[in-house]
Amino acid sequence: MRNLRSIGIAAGLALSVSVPALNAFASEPTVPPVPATFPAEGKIKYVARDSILEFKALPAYHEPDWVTEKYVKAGKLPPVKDRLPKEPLVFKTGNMPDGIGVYGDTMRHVIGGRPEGWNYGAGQTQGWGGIDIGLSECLTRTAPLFQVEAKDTEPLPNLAKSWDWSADGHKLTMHLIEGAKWSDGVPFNADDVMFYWDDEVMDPNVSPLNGATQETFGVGTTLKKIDDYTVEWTFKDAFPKQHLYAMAYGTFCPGPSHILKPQHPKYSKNTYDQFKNAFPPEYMNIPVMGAWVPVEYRADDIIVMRRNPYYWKVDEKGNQLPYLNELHYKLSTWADRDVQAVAGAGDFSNLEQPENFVASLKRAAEPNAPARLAFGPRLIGYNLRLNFSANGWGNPDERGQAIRELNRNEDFRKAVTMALDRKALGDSLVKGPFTAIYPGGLSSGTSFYDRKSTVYYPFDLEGAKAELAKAGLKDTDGDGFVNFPAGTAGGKNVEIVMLVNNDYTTDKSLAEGVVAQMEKLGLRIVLNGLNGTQRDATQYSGRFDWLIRRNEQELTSVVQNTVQLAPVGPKTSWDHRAPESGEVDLMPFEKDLVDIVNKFVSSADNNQRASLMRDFQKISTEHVYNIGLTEYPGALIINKRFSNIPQGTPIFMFNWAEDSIIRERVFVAADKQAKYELFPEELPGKPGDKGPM
Ligand code: BQZ
Ligand code: CA
Repeated sequence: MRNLRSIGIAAGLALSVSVPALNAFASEPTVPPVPATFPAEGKIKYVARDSILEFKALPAYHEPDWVTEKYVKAGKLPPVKDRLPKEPLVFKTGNMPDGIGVYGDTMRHVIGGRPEGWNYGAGQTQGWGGIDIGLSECLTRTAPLFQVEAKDTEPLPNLAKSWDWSADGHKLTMHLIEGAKWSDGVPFNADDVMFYWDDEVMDPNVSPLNGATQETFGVGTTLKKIDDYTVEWTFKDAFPKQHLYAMAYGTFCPGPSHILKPQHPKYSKNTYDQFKNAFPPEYMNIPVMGAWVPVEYRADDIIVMRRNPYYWKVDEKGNQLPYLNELHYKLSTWADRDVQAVAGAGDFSNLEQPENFVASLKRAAEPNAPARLAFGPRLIGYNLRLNFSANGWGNPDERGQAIRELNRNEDFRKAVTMALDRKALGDSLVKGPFTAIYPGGLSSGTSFYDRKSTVYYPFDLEGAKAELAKAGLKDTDGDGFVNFPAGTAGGKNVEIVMLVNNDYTTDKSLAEGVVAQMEKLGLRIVLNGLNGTQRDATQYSGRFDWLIRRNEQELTSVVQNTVQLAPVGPKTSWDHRAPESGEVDLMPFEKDLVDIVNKFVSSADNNQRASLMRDFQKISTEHVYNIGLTEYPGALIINKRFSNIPQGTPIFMFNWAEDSIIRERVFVAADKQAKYELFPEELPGKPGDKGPM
């Protein structure tokens, strides 16, 4: 804050020159400066897509000895070969950096979120930080694709082991893995897929976590069960291959319908709220398809997971995965995750808050440092997003409605973007080559980025003031803040409430920077800081004027969460959705963006897709669709005792590193194993039991 204030004073002095003279130098739009290079150690080793995994039967299967001794021989579990599908998912040794692993040990995560409950399909978060990623297996998988060249990338098979397109491209027949079981031994099949689709995605009263809606898979798309292991998609467009990405983590991860359905209002007397809250954090042993099952929850302390004895993946020697017996999720803060990882008290972190870069780099550089730290591409970015709905989303009052009308005014948006000193914002997080000027739009780290198609309105406070005046705002009472025109919101000072995620130091730092810089422009910003869960709920219900949000996959990979690039449906955009009854009131340039995204989704031609994204970038940055603040690289911090961590894994691209490192095949060599297990030689109990078996 101090250095921002000093900049403020300097700018104040400059203001003594008469304003009209300065207007003559109002800047012209240009392209963003070439970002500085930074010490990115991690070089990705690219591989062919089909070198990662396959589905096949193996001659013999194995499990940890203690599972055989304590559970199979005691008649508590069937033999491992009867717990596996006919053709399990087999990870190929050639793609495993350190080859076949051994059983044992734990991965100790630290997370900044808190679990609301286990009902992911009804929109409950488990606290993020890899916990839902580990629990939820989805039809396809994309995170490991960071190691596959963009041209021959297609989602990996997962619960859907293969798929065929009809000749006309409007039907997709998906074949599910056969004989896989939930962690409580109940078969997984098409009924689980159909419950998620019919009673969670398509039910307007249910909003699955990570925002899957009917539009996610294309407007008018239908899905039906053919038999226990076959489902059939029908699309309006021909060959919309893009939707295979939306069938990966976040948006198509079916839950255990045998446990969920009885609680759903369609099949019980429950309200939708009772359904959503039917599995509170205290409910242990929720059946999962993931590699580990929650067996212990201590509020504000820790969640412990134990290996799933029915996990349906193996290595090429037939060893049932995962190798690691236990996962911890210590319930702390995101900043503490970095500290614990570099100190060796935790095992994993996505270093994504620049405030921790210097201290983390220093600790990781020490000779006896317990953790490796490697930067990846510049894929962490922040945008200031404005609520564009002027037809009732979030039920604004008169002041709020007036702000939304301003947000829809391009002169106003240009004033805001030109008043941002992005260099100062980046430096306020961390000095050095890491942060880059980011005008908004696609991340510079994605393969679809084209700098020449990116319109950047450079920092120009005087030019910004001129734009603000063009938007009809003047400081009519001389207190330094512009007022609404007389007759609007009482002609009072424009006061904008900005929604911020309090769980991150970086979000708060950027928010304070924006408040200080908007003050110089003459705009009064008031912060509404909430924790991640409350921030998400407030945002998705449209109750905000402005919002600072870290970028998600649509801007860092483009092919993941693609529908979030523009308001293609009533509930797909981060900051522009339809009111309860009605349409999204798209502005003309937004209509262009929607058309481009729809064309992109149904195009299989890589050149056309690249060209469409150049058009998207040009239109969205020229019209200031979202207002970039800064972007920088993230670094993966992993304790050195772990093997099978792919070199150069980015902390975020198609998904977070918790998914990309493929934790189920990560192991600790026997001579490096630590005694961190809290429930050694124990297995998950029955659904709802108080703890392990
Ligand atoms: C990574 C991630 C794994 C969500 C969340 C959190 C939520 C958002 C976002 C990140 C956390 C970590 O991000 O910051 O490094 O471990 O969990 O899911 O920010 O508030 O809603 O989109 O992924
Ligand atoms: Ca005023």
